[in-house]
Amino acid sequence: MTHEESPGSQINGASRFDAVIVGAGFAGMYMLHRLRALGLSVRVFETGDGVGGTWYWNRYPGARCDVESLEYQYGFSDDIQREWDWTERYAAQPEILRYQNYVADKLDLRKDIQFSTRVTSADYDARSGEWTVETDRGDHVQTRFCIMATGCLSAARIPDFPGVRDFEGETYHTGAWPHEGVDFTGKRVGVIGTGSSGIQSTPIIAEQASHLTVFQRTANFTLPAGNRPLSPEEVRKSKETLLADREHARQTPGGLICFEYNEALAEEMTPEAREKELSDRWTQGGFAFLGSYGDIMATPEANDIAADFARAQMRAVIKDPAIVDILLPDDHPVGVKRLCLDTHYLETFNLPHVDIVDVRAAPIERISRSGIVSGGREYEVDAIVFATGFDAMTGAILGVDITGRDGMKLRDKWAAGPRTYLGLGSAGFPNLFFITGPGSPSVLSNMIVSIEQHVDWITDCLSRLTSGNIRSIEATPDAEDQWVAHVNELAGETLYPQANSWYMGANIPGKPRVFMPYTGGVDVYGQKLDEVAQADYEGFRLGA
Ligand code: N01
Repeated sequence: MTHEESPGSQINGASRFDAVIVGAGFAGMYMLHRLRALGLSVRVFETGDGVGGTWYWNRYPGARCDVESLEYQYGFSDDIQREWDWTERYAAQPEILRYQNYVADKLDLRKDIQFSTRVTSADYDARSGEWTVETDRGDHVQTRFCIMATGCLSAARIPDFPGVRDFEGETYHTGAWPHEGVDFTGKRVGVIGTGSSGIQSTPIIAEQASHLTVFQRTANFTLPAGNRPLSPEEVRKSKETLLADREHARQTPGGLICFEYNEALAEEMTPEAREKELSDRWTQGGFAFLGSYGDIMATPEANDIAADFARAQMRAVIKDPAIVDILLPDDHPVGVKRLCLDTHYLETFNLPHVDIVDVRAAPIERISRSGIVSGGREYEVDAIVFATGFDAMTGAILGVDITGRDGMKLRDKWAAGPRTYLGLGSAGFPNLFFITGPGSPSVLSNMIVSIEQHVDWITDCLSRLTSGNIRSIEATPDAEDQWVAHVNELAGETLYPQANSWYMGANIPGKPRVFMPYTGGVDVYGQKLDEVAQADYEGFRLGA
């Protein structure tokens, strides 16, 4: 079997399940596997026509993970990791999607997944203690537990530029890329956005396009990923240690072991020692750079040193001084927007047919029938690529109309920002779980480690509830208030809130400005999860 994408299988037409899972990415797939093993009846609803989540949708040219493949894989099964051989240090999207399809085949997951189906609403009925879940295909199912495995970066967003519908050429969003691929050969292309997706796709699109114009609002810190093939020896060795490595990863702040954090503060190091640390880690590639010393994300002066170093490296690659001025970030600390890992991104701007437009200085006014208008000038293009990001962390959850106790809408409750206890549940919404929800480490960590941490916790919880004849679990308002305050306080001790990032909801006009992930680290967070479970779910109310 090749583990290419397989279509969804026929599933039975039952209308009641012990658990409904929304989404069949890494989180939904593992959650299904664990709950089935508990003996629960489970239905997964998935909008796409295959498994994969993020890796199903983000098929843009150059899409590649920014966590090393030997760490960005499931750690729960010795069999799976022994059978699967990764080929590159940072796996490209097709390889990750093949892996997910292999896992779905191996665990026979598809028989419980209903594909091409979007969940539209979930309503809680206090009398029956059940949720009613409805879909855009007319499903109407009852369930005791409802688990949102909807992903943190899955609600793709195109800004509401005037005239966007009038454009007569082709338009694409990186997060909803056509499955058959796109051939830009000989075309004039405009890419809007210079986050990870724009930075990864730009060099590849430039190889095909006759002319490429990149529209940048915020210059981003980017460093060479240092991608390379993995040797058979590396792959073999990793299999011997993966399960122990995963255990080790859970004891780190980022859920990663490919680098260690240097705990010394910047001021405790000599300038030479700092320079060496930064330089070695820049060369190593990946997020190691942000572990160069202990206060890089906490102290402006410490961060400035790293930011200056990064700018010097970036400057050295770009030939045209006018382009240097545009491409070098100078309005936010390094790392507070997601650091980008690239392959020849900056070099692309040395090519004669590639331009950059600074839309901070000259904002995009509108999309015309034939191009993009910025600063009073029309840039004619045949195709526009929107690399404009996502309504992150809350967009996909709130995309479902969720109604809890006493008719309370989650959208209303979260109008001023998401409110959760541990990122797992929200008061007033019994038996509703979020996997890697806002208020958990999620996007600041290796997502697979955080997904497994949540899935394991939820599985254990549901096992104890069902065996103890406990009907419901629900965060208490007090525990939630304290957790939200704690998450905010921790974020306030870092430099993260200083940037207009999607972590802050700042990329969506009108979205509340709240730093959404938990900055305390996977290790500390994991201890808290264990303590809560051991204390009979302290901070949750259990209902008979
Ligand atoms: O989205 P983004 P992304 N006018 O939000 C610009 C993960 N990921 O899809 O910065 C003009 O980062 C916006 O400008 P600004 C990763 O966690 C991982 O690239 O808001 N420009 C920005 O430049 C990543 O962080 C991988 O000023 C507008 C861009 O669009 C996350 O997904 C690969 C605009 C959006 O950048 C999101 O990345 C890809 C407007 N009105 C993604 N609105 C890897 O694993 C937005 N922009 C490597």
